[in-house]
Formats: sequence, C-alpha cells, structure tokens
Amino acid sequence: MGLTIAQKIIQAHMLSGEMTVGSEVALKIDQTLTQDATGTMAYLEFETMGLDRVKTERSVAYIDHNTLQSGFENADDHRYIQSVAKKHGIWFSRPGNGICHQVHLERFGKPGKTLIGSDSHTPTGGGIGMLAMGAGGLDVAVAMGGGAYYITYPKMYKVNLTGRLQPFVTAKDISLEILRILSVKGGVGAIIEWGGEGIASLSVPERATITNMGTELGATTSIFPSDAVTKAFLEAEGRGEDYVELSSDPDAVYDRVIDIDLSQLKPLIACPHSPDQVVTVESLKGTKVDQVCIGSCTNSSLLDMLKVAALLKGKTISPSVSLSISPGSKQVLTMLADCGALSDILSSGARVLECACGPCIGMGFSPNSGGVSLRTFNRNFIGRSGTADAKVYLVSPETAVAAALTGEITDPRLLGEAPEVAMPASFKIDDSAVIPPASAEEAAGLEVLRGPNIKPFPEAVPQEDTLCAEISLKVGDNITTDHIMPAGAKILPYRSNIPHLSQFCFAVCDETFPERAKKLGKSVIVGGSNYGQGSSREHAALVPMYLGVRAVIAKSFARIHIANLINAGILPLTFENPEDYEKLNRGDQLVLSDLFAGMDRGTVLLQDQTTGEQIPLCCSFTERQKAILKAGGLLQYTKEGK
Ligand code: MIC
Ligand code: SF4
Repeated sequence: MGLTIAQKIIQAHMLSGEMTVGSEVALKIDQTLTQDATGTMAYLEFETMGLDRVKTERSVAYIDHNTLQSGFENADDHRYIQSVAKKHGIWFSRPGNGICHQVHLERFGKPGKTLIGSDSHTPTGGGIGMLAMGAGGLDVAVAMGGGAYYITYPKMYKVNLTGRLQPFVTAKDISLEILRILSVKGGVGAIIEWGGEGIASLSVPERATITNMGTELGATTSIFPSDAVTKAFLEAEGRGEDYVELSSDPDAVYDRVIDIDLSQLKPLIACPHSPDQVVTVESLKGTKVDQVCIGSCTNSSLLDMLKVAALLKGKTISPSVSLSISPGSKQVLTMLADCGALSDILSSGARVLECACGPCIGMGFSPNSGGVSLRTFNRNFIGRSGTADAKVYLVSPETAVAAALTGEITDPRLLGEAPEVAMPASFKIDDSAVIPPASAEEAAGLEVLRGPNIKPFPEAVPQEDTLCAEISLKVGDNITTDHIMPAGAKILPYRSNIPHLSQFCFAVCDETFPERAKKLGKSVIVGGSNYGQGSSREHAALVPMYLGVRAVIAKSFARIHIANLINAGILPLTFENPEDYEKLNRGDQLVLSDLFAGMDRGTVLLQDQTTGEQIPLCCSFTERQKAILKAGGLLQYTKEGK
C-alpha cells in the first residue's frame, strides 16, 4: 500500500509505536521553535530537567508575542530567553525580526523534516512540506533535549483542489471554506494533506496561509507536497540546497477525501466568535466596520502586503475606520520599504505596527466598545481582541482592504482590477537579527539572566487512587484556551508567573472561579466537546493545576490541550455516554475510586454523591501517560529519570 506525505515523514522519524490510527507513536524531532509567551516556561522546564545543549538539528527562540514591554516583566523575560538560548545552543530571533511562523518558513524550515513549536500555528511549516506540529512547552523542552515527541497516530484526510481561484478570491477563502465544511473540530485526530491539480497555482505563502489555519480545524497538522513551487521559494530565500522533493504515492489511502473546485469559491468571512461561522462576504454587505487589522501569521507575507499596498495605492481609507498593518517579518517590511509599497500603505492613512503578533493576541489595537473589527487573522474567539463586546470577523487581506476603503463590509470583487503580484526571484536576506548560540566551550562560562517576574514552577501533585472533589466549574462545547487562560496586554507579561496569572483563569466564563477553586483546594471541571481548542499554551493546564483542579471531565478534548493536561498531572476523562454531561452540576460532590485499576481497565465509575448518579467515564491512557499522571506530571516523571 502506498503512503501519504505525512506517513512517509512519520515512518522516517518513528522511534517506537505502530502506524495504526489511534496508537501512540514516538517521533524524533529535527527542529523546534518557541515564542516568548510560551518560551519562558519552556526554557525554565528545559533547565529544570538538567539538560545542557539542545540535541536538535535547529532550535530557534523567537520574540514576537509580547513586544510592548509596558513594564520590566517582558524585558526581563526576553533577556532571560536570549541568555538561556545562547548558553544551550538555541538560535535567538530578536523582537522586531518577525512572527515565528513567518520567519521560520523564510529562513529555517526544511521539507521532509519534523518541527514542533510551542505555538499552535506551527503547522504553517506544512506549506513547504514539513511535518510541523504545535505542542505544549514541556513537550518542546523534552524534544530540545533529544527526547521523543508523542502523537496519537492520526487519520489521513486529503483535500483535492481543482480549478483556479477567481480574481479577489484567495488562499484565506480556501481556509475558510474548509472550516465551513469541517468545523472547528472536524480535523481532530487527522492530518490534512492538500493536493490535486489546483495546488500548482498556489505559491508557498498561500500554501502556508492554508496550513496555518488548519490549526483551527483541530487537525494534528496540515501539509503540502514539496514541488517546483517549494523549490522556487527556497531558491528565492537563498536556500535551494534545503529542497527535497516530496509527494504521496499514487496508491496512498486516505480516510476521507474532500474536493474543492477553486473556481467556484467566493470571498468568505468568519463571523463572531468562531472561525467556522463562515458565510459569503456579499451576504453581510453594508455592515458598518470600525476597525480593520491586516497581519498575523496567517496573512502577513510579502505577497499579501504587496497586494494590500497595490489596492491602497492612491486611495484614502474611510474616516470611520482605523486600519493597522503588521508585516510578518523584517524581510517583508524592508522589501516593502525598498520597493515603495510601504509609502503607498502609509499614504492611505494606515497605521503600520511592528513585525509581531500585535492585535492578534490582544497586544494593543483593541476595538472600541461593541466595535466591528475585520481581521486577516485566524481566531476570533470572544474577548481575544481585548474588548469583551467587540465583534471580530476573519477575512482575506483583499476583503480587509475593501472594508477599510468603504467603511463597511464590501465584496472585494467590487474594487475593480485585481492587483497582479508576482513572487520575487530573490528575497532580501538579512539575518542580522538572529543571534547564533555560543559554542559549547564558550557556553560553560555564560550566566543565565533571570528577572523577578519569574516565579517558581507550581508543585507537582501525584495522582491519588481515590479522588474526592467538588465540581468547581461547568462549561459548554468548544471552550478555547483563550477562555481558560486569557492572554492580552494586561495578562501576557505574566506568563512566567503562574500565581499572578491564576487570578484571570476562566475570567471570560466566570470571574469567581479562581477564588472558589482556590478555596476548595481540590476540584474538578466539567466541559463539553472539543474542550481546550485553540492555542498550545500550557498555562491553560498549569494554572488550573495551581488552583487545585485534579481532573477535567469532558465530552471530548482538543489534541494539544489533552497532552498539556496529562503533562501537568491533571486527569482528562471523557463521558462514555455524552448525554451524561447533563447530569453533572457545579457544586456536586464527586468520588472517583480505584482510579489506578480503572486506568488499566480504561474505564472508571464516577459517583455523584450529591445526586446519587453513577456515571461511567473513559480513562484509557498509554503506559507512558499513566506513569506521567501517577508521577504528577511530565516534569516530575522526567526528573525521576523515566
Ligand atoms: C495564539 O494564537 O493563541 C497564541 C498566542 O499564539 C498561542 C500561544 C500562546 O498562548 O502563547 C498559540 O496559538 O499556541
Ligand atoms: Fe501570533 Fe496570532 Fe499567529 Fe498566535 S495566531 S502566533 S498570536 S500571529
């Protein structure tokens, strides 16, 4: 039987396990990336494990999320990351050099390699044929130390593209179309391979937009073949030697095949507050818009920005709209400046922000109260923009410009001629903002610089055989990590300070949660399906762990979050009968006895002492996961030398 692209890369990197859907496989990881909001914790964990030099082919630490430096906290964390990177063999991308995924694609990614990153949009690398996955910081720390990364062997989906995009219909619209078809949980447990004759007309930045947003499907990752388009991109980046050809076998077998005819697609828009609430742009025409943001790791490539500049050239944005543009990298910004496109952007009345995540993670540029914001980003979860009652829509750069010019949601096809923008034959290469690590000899004498914002890692609590605890919170379906542990300008500076962060846990759902959970000392959370979707932030597990949460019972979990819960020593349990969700209420006293035997059986009976209900729960884990849970988390497990 032939293999898919992902299966070929998995096979070449498999350290243990079986290539059958649902079994756990251990992978050798070639490259890692971290960003600052998750990186501080990942490097603290790396240090705690007593590891010396990274064992990967390439590990890069980016600073891109929190670049406001509104107090000493960020500056201290950046300095810590820079010094720890230098000492341990990690390349350091300075603040201003760009968004991790954009820079990694430009400068470091290689087809056929494995990459894990402490950021859920790491699958962007799939745009050049990498097997690139988001992971919790602790998993990245282990991989940096040469340890395996474990995934549940996924199903293989194929999206077959035929035809060609019409003018003003873009890669972003393809991403929104697949979200419309599959929903935010439709990709869970699957790797999505993009193929068909239609991919030949998609450039690497367009492919990367699609693999980037595959994260919103809950997929393990998304991947394109490595072909002539990939080769041209790598050559333009001066990295032709990194090219290898990669394609699936003609007789590869897929669990699901989805066909999309590109010529039939229209400009699409995701409505508040979920990326899968997709309708056509024309169906919302005339909706008043207050703010437009162009950028983020989804749509900040040079090609995106050149199109935006061409559409804005000689025009002035609507007086009622505030427009921000964040180029994805220093390479993009300098090339825009050199060719004059930056002037076209500035003359239109746009505000040019730093090459960083910025508004995407609520780091400034929050909309006005109740404001309508059109963003080229990948997520529009409630409150993520920093304004609780804002209505955030997700669109392509072309649709974003149309709204910025007219002040209302407008089909971009009404803008006239679509700009013709070609990929440059060569990109401007300047890696001066990437600082190489010290040599092993030099590193020995180097000091790691820590600031007072770095607080000790919360104590591990080994799992008990009998758990008696109250339900401290009950939430619904599709709870995101932005609900569990919000980010934004006020909170992000404290990512290395779990006690401080804990005050904001679940603030979007219930502000009284942290106080109540702390008072209980030990508690359980009940959730619906796809619990923990979205970001890779392990803080969404570490903070509940700090607040005494010992188990989460849900209808189903998102991939990265369930791994983070296990890594934090929190027991993730699923309802055997999803309708039993209705039987549990906040305040109920629960007893879970004989847990260890239950873990071996794969099922445990929950006794609700308040209602008298008995509810069967699924608790099937691999031997490794059981040992991690019993030890009280991955850090403890690794320290015990397992
Ligand atoms: C996000 O887009 O939500 C983030 C911020 O990039 C996160 C990482 C984080 O919370 O630090 C992600 O996607 O993993
Ligand atoms: Fe940054 Fe937004 Fe991309 Fe997350 S989704 S890495 S916050 S740009």
